[in-house]
Amino acid sequence: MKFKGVIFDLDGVICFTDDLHYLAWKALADRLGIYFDRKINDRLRGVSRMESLDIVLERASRVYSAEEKIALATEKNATYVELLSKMRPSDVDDDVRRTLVELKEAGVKIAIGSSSKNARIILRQTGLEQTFDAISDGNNISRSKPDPEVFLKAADMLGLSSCDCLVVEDALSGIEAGKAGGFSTAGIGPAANFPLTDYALSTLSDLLPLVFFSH
Ligand code: B16
Ligand code: MG
Repeated sequence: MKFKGVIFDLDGVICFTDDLHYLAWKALADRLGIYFDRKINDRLRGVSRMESLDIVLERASRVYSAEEKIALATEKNATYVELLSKMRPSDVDDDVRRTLVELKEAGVKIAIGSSSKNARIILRQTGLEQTFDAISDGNNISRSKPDPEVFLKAADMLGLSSCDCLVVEDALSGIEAGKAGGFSTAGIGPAANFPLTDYALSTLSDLLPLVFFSH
């Protein structure tokens, strides 16, 4: 076995909440009279909530105080959590489920390493809450990706060192975080072709031979 553990980013790897983030940020931006579109939303991928708000406010006509920003982030999150309540187990692809089952059956430890403070809600809605051996998310870190903290904590929860784990990511900040922590990285979607990405995946199950066989 080449890797004893696999640490998965959540949004953009296990499931897709980009559209729900978009709708929630768009509702906030519309209320504030700030232009926001899907291209700007793409810049929020893998970025923390407060850093995302700063990007949304780049086009604002005035400066917002720290207190106002906390209130705006809370407002966006309330809309987002409401939208998450509509997520269902069918929102997770069969290929993703099969990949997780095969890893577990082979004795490979699996963890979540997500920036999201809503990771557990998403896992519950999609029926994956009991699937992972460890969940490291936005609630147990003090530094966001590209800092490696979220992945180092996940590896620690699994009882593994970073050189024994593969990090799977869809965002540049996540690939950078993985490399900074000493992990091998697999990129899917936009992250498949980043220079720091060790392995490009076109679908999640492409990681199975990487994990099971030495190269
Ligand atoms: P929340 P990941 C990230 O999740 C999302 O990609 C990013 O768009 C979001 O801003 C961030 O979580 C924080 O999410 O507002 O729910 O705490 O890709 O690291 O699983
Ligand atoms: Mg992601």
